[in-house]
Amino acid sequence: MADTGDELKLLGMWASPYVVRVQLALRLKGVSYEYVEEDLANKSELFLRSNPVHKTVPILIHNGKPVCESQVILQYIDEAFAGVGPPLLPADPYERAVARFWAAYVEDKLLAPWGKVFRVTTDEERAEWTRQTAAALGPLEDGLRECSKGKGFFGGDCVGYVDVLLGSMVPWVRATERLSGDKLVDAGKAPLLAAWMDRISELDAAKAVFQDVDRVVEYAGGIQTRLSAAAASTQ
Ligand SMILES: N[C@@H](CCC(=O)N[C@@H](CS)C(=O)NCC(=O)O)C(=O)O
Repeated sequence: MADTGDELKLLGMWASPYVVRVQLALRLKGVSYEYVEEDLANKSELFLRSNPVHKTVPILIHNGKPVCESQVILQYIDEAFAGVGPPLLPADPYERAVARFWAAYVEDKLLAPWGKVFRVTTDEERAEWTRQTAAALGPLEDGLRECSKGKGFFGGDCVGYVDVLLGSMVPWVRATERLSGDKLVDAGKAPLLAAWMDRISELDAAKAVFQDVDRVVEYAGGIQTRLSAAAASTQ
């Protein structure tokens, strides 16, 4: 990891895929940073001062200046450390636009319904949001085919912006599959995405920052159990 001479601190929470995005980007760039684990139930003074608007992690503090929102942070890292490690976004304006298009798709069409899987209280609701999440994978499979041009990643030969955004979800995909007993990313229906998930998991940077799937299963299962119990007690 390159010591850039800058003071770089990342406030995070271990289970957050948004935090893993930033960790993955910094690892891929080879930029060293200090990681600080936050307790979301008892946010530190530095946390609240640094992100008073959203009060969420990740927060990257670069030489004392906070940068918030994971996508903003990724783009900041790409620009602030442009000379360090490989770029995340392509140089060509059209290819950048395409990468940003799929980034927005991942956020709006995939992560929005998937987030609901962990916020609803009944098996029926969970199945419905899981179905909507799975339905968003078809166009994404086509997007991977278009962006990768026959290479391994959305970024082509290299791991790019969309790879980082989506890659950070892989431990949660595996955990969701284990909890539900169903394949979310089915190699029969989305062969490119299924192979891409294995490929990105094999990167040294991913191995260094991806959460342990057993730990995510325990954490996510706990959320679902608590929500279901709370709903049952109010009936
Ligand atoms: N849009 C934000 C989402 C970040 C987010 O939702 N972070 C969650 C953890 S996964 C959080 O900090 N929640 C605050 C809380 O639970 O109080 C981003 O991309 O950074």
